[in-house]
Amino acid sequence: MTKDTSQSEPPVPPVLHCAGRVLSLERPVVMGILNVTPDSFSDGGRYPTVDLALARAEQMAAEGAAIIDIGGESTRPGAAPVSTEEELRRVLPVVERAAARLSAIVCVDTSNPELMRRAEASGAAMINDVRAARRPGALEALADGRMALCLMHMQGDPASMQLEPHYRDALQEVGEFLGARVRACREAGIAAERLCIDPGFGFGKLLRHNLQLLAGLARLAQIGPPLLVGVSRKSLVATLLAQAGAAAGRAPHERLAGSLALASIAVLRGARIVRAHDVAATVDAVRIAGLLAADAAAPRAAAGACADGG
Ligand code: 7PM
Repeated sequence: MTKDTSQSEPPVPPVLHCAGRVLSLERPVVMGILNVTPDSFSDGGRYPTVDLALARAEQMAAEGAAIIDIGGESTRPGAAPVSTEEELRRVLPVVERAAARLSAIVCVDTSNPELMRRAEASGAAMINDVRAARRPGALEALADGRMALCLMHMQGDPASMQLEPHYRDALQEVGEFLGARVRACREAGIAAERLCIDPGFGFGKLLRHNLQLLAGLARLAQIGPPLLVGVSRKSLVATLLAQAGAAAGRAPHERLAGSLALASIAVLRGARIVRAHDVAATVDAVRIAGLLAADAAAPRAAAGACADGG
């Protein structure tokens, strides 16, 4: 999967080109989640107005989010699709004002080519597409612009993905899919420096598949583009805690500590962008994990950073 040098891309430097800006990923960064859907599982109905959504975006930026991910289409298992008109109406006013006010990268969580084009015109610098630019017209919309793009793996579609996930070898198949989508983007004319990849924890995956992907993250990082990981408040966290003997089931808002543990492990295994609801806490966790990950790669550099003996 990763050693076939005749087909794979040369390693790209840890940066992301976002519509004329260069985001350094030398140290891992946090992407804060801003849902502008009425039905999101953990923020449901909390940001009904543009003003409230903008206030939350500002707060996440102040807490250290390098990227704000704004989504108007729920990708929760079993969610109903939303019309283009409704998705544009939810997302664009927030994107416009966030891009004008914040220095953080404004990212739009969408698979819709029309929203991709309109988002860039409104100031967005990145697209997060859980369908990895597979909708007709998506590659063209992205190739016509300069935004960064996150390519995520999902088996099936949100309506049915958790019904019967099946893999021969999850790590192999996710790696092959992401490599193929990177090639499709490159062939469409999207520069390698604009891409990042994401195994899509929980998207058509059972616990054992999620664990295989977490264990093999370093191999996915070798595909080339920087690795983005989203585990924040996911059921994976609650399932692992239950397996590890936690007495009570954890509701989404009770999954922070578990989410930070998984985010830290992901960074130690090469993740460069961590998508999270709880920005301040996640920034601290990935700072430490990032320092130790750099330490593992170049021991002397990180030792210098600890010269005060702490
Ligand atoms: C219900 C279930 C609601 C799951 C929301 C979710 C990712 C993502 C999401 C991810 C990237 C959530 C997910 N997860 N985009 N969008 N990677 N790139 O927990 O893991 O936020 S939606």
